[in-house]
Amino acid sequence: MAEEAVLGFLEKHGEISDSGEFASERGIDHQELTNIIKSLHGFRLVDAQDIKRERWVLTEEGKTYAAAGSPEVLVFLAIPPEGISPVELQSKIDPSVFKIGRSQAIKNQWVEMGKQLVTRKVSNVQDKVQDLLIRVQNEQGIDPKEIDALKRRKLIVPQTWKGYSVRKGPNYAPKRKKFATDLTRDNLQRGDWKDLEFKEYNFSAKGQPIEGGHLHPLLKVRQQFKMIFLQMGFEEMPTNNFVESSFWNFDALFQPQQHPARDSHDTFFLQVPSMTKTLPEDYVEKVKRIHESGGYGSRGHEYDWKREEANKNLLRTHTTAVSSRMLYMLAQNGFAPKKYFSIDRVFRNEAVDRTHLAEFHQIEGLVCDRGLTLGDLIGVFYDFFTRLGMSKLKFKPAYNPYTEPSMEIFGYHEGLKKWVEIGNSGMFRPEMLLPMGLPEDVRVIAWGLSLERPTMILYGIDNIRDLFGHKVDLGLIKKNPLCRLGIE
Ligand code: FB9
Repeated sequence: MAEEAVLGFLEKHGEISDSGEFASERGIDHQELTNIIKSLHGFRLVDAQDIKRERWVLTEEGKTYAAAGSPEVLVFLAIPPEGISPVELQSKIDPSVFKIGRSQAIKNQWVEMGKQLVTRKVSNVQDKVQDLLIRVQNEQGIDPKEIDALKRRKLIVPQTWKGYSVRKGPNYAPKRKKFATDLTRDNLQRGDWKDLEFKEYNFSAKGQPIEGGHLHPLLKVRQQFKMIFLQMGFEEMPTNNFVESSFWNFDALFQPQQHPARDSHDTFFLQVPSMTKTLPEDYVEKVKRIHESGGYGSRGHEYDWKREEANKNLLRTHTTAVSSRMLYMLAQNGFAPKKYFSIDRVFRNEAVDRTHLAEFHQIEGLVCDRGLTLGDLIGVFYDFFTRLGMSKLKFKPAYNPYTEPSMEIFGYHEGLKKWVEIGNSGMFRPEMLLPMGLPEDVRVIAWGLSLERPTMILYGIDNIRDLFGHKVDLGLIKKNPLCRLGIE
């Protein structure tokens, strides 16, 4: 083995003058030998001194000329004694070889390049370039002027070779001792502790990196949104139920039972337990009535509303299901103006793509007070989104089954230098609010957005699978930067 070879050689000869020669004489890889020499030097078994040698090595082009001959000679040899037309000559040789060879052969005054005929100006030539390259390859000396000529044609480049001369070190031994790193129970029982030599402590060694916990980017951004809502005086809604009844998720929001969003192609319905058990019966009656025949000036949806449809359990498709529960309770426990928010997972049975999964985190805010107008809603948006760094907003009329009017919100993102859709919003319909028992002049303005979209933008992630799901790279979790939003 290479280590024994080094230590054994030093025992007999005292010195290895050149690690390169030592390696090539024994067929040892020089890189492997230098690693061993560095390790023996580290333990002071040997004393290694650097050796540096500058030498010339052939470039890929140089190797080609050394093997096949220089282009100028190849061009010369392709010209028959009687001469040849330029076109025919060019067809006989590789274009890159021809281009270089022709100009060099003219420079050497070996050929006459006539328009009709190319002829030789000498009877024969010697391929000095090839001879010189072979001498460099064999590490035979050549004239410095010749070196410059080959260097100019980029046929050779300088290479620094690093090796070692090696002598015995202060801790030299013909065989490296195994230093013990621990005193074990076996050592004590066997009694061989007496012969052990212990490795010195390396107090400057770095400790093992301590792995702490790491927050996922979504949780960092969620925390920032939470701070924004709290700074604006909003209270968080209890969203700790992924399973919801169709009643609270759809019917209470005046969303008709035949609406496509209530189809199993868009919604995850539960098989077990498939039906909810308890609903506030007097409220259910009012909801049934508003769907079937309207009320409070509304025509309703004019269809036969079915209780068993409302009883179906599902994975909530929006956190607005929680908002409807909260507004109902507010009406039942004595109305007072409120500002609520929620940030939690919602589930939709939709086609997934680069930016959409079957679930996402919805952020929702609502303000409930007497006499609120769309202007109040727009004012809240400016306050909220300015804290996100977007103070230029645009609004586009939209439709939601449970809000009228509704608006899509767009914000100009200074970083992306473009307008970005940043959410949806509206005023909850009277057909939703009045059956709950809220006073007639109470209005509720609400808006929603996702947590994933801003997080992907803030962290420069363009595929949602890199952010959420089983393919997430833990490195992203461990080393993603701080998120700072909502700073005045
Ligand atoms: O988040 C969205 N975009 C967004 C938000 C913030 C943001 O911040 C900047 C970096 C600083 C950037 C972008 N959107 C809503 C808009 C689009 O991404 C959209 O394509 C995807 N939408 C989701 C719906 O996907 C099925 C985002 C999600 C969404 C849409 C609407 C609501 C909630 C989430 C709602 C609502 C609502 C309406 C009325 C009343 C109550 C709630």
